Amino acid sequence: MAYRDLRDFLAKLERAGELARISAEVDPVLEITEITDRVTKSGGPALLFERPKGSRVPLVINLLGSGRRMNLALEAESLEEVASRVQSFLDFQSPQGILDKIKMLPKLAELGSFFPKSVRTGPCKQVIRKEGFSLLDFPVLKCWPMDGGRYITWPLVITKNPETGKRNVGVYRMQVFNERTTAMHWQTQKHGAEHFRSARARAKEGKLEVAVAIGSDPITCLSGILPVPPDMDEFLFAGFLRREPVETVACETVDLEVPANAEIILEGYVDLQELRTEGPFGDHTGFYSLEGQYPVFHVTCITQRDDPLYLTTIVGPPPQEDFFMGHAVERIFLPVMRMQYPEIVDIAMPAEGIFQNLMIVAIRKSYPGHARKVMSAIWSLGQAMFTKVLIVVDHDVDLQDFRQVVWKSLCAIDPERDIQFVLGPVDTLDHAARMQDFGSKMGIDATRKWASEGYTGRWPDEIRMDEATKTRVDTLWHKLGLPKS
Ligand SMILES: Cc1cc2nc3c(=O)[nH]c(=O)nc-3n(C[C@H](O)[C@H](O)[C@H](O)COP(=O)(O)O)c2cc1C
Ligand SMILES: [Mn+2]
Repeated sequence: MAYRDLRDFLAKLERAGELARISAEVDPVLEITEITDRVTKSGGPALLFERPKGSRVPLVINLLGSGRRMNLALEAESLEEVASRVQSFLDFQSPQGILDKIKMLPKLAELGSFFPKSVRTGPCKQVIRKEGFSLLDFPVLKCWPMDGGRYITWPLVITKNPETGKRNVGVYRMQVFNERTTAMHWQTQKHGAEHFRSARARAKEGKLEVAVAIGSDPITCLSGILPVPPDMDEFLFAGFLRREPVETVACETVDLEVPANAEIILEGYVDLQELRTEGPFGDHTGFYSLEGQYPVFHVTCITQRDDPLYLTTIVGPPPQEDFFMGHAVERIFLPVMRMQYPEIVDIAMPAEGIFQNLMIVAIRKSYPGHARKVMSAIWSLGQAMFTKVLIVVDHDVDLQDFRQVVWKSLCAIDPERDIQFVLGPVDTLDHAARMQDFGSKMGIDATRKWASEGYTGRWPDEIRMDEATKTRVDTLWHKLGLPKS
């Protein structure tokens, strides 16, 4: 059974010893960040701050900040288990014969049952306030000392594509300007920004309706960061992952639907004409992202539970909670990547590479230039297009062992020959790029070089002891007076 909502999951975490309640008064200005940073970096539990200073609303943070809690959220033993469920779905997508087609029917029926389901009402409607509300009632964090203000860091921002009417859900931070307005930090390549541009193209003046959900069951919360293609509803994917549809209710003041089980809903709009300075913000790069011009979100109505919980997260010097989220997404989407590019054996994005800076890909190389073809492929894939440094290695490098990756890939390159630079879109947060959103990327072909690629030497064998010697030494070992090997 999927978790009903955020509090149902918190109860599960508490039973599993994965939740700490903090009854001391703590300030959402900086103090909660410092506490959470220490707890996440030492592998600690999710935190429920019962008395955030200046607010009557309790605050939840570090919800998914460990591998164990991520598995609990996904109700799986491992991320591999979730990935293989995705894999089996993809297998059914391309039936080989009539028998497979018949076998596929129950799977398709199952998929149908994951579509978001409209319901008449839900807990997020317990209190409806169209007047007299204030965002300042919530314990919104000021995360880092030089931040431009307080930021809602885990909002599920819901918009509709003005052309197709299709829903999008994205997590885009929102800097609180005052009681009723925030910034809307959707970066230029993101789907929310695309909806904004498309609305402007139709009518320069006007509004784009926006609804924001804060706090829901863990998979629905996670779905806002999934890199699914444009016009694919993140809530459908959430339904697949939780094996139960996301139930939605209609908003009060805008034509959008939101998760019925949410803690807090903000309804409103962005004005298509209006931009305002947003930032700086201590970001997931470990540096402050600079001020920029972003749309402004005007809140027209708040609906919430009687006793809402405020869910948030922090980003900053890695690793933070977002590493565990991004890592889960990486593992869950690997089968999708491999469906398009079967030569890909594995990928890895170490925490210090902050996702956009470093990706390592292992391939089964089968023709000259294959590594470079894979680079082009990765740079063309959704948000993987941002990858600043991309290392391609042979299938026999264990990507989950970074020492091995560094050792073998550095041995495999003649830098001038094996490194290529390309120009293209880069992450908005890349402060080193020559200009915002545009810059260069580097691909390193660290595969063995073939004669058909112009390599004239003889590629050496890797050193490995023979099995017979290993076995002999195993039987000898106890006589050597050495500790167990
Ligand atoms: C904690 C957290 C904060 C994020 N903040 C932003 C943000 O402010 N702006 C942004 O464009 N993406 C942000 N992201 C990344 C997006 O949520 C992610 O790229 C998502 O796939 C975007 O959805 P979309 O593809 O529907 O646009 C954040 C991710 C996390 C985990
Ligand atoms: Mn999307």
